[in-house]
Amino acid sequence: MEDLFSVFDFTLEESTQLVEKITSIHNNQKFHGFFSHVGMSSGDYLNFQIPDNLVVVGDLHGDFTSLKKIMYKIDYYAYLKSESNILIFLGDYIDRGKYSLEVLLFLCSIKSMFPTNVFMLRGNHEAYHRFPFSSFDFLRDLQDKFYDSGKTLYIHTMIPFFDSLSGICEINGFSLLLHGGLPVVQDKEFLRNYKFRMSEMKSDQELLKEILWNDPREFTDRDWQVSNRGLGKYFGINITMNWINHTKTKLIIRGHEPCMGYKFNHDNRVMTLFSSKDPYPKFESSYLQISKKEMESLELTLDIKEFVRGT
Ligand SMILES: [Mn+2]
Repeated sequence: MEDLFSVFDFTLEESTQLVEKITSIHNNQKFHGFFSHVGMSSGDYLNFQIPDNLVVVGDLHGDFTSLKKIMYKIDYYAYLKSESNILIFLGDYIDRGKYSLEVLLFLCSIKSMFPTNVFMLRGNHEAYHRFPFSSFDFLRDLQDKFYDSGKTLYIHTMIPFFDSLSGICEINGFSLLLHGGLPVVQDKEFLRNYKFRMSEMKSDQELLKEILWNDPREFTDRDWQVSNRGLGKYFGINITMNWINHTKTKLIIRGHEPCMGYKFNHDNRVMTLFSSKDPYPKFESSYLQISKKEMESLELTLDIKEFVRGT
């Protein structure tokens, strides 16, 4: 699909068919697993080897303009044609911005064309039916566009699609990627079997909620505290180092908090990426683009700043 704008003309039927197709690709990949040039993966826990190239995009929130700029900058069609190049989105595709549906349809289009190179993680906005919160306009957008059928589309197509999204991705020896933050886990047995346990997160509401809602905060006198968001927790550096040591990764990459494109927490072990601009005029939008050699040779996590690009 060379024309980024064709998603603006999708009919109700075309939108439904495309999203349902991606839901079945996701469910098939989870259930049967899949092989790609970056390894085999299955279940809710995506797990890859370091790919030749990696692009990570943070929260979009219906900002089609920023998405389009990033796609042009990485030359997405040529980039994705190489099977060892991976493109990961960190969730929060909808709400706040004007083009939630179009952002979703574009992501589904590239997933449809490149099913083993494109990965969409789940954000807290893709779980409204589980954890209702105040800002939510996607359903209204669908009803404005498709009238009564908008609600049917939401319930029968969008909710199963949200449920098909994976919660977390590990790139071996490099990074853990997720939308909100690390779950506060004290149980040593859990950490020993973390891949298996994280794969079961759909049946564990508390775990899913923390992954979608948690934020890093700078305190060292305790492991975590209650979040001002009303959902999820603030996790401290002890939690981060626990996960880093268990997974033998270098840093955590997450979205969820508006910032000037990126920010660091916990001695630079947690990087926040934010890619939405239109609904957040005071903040900046950026993305990460890094090669295999750069991922392998990265020593100081702050050096990853060199690979963050503005839109
Ligand atoms: Mn979020």
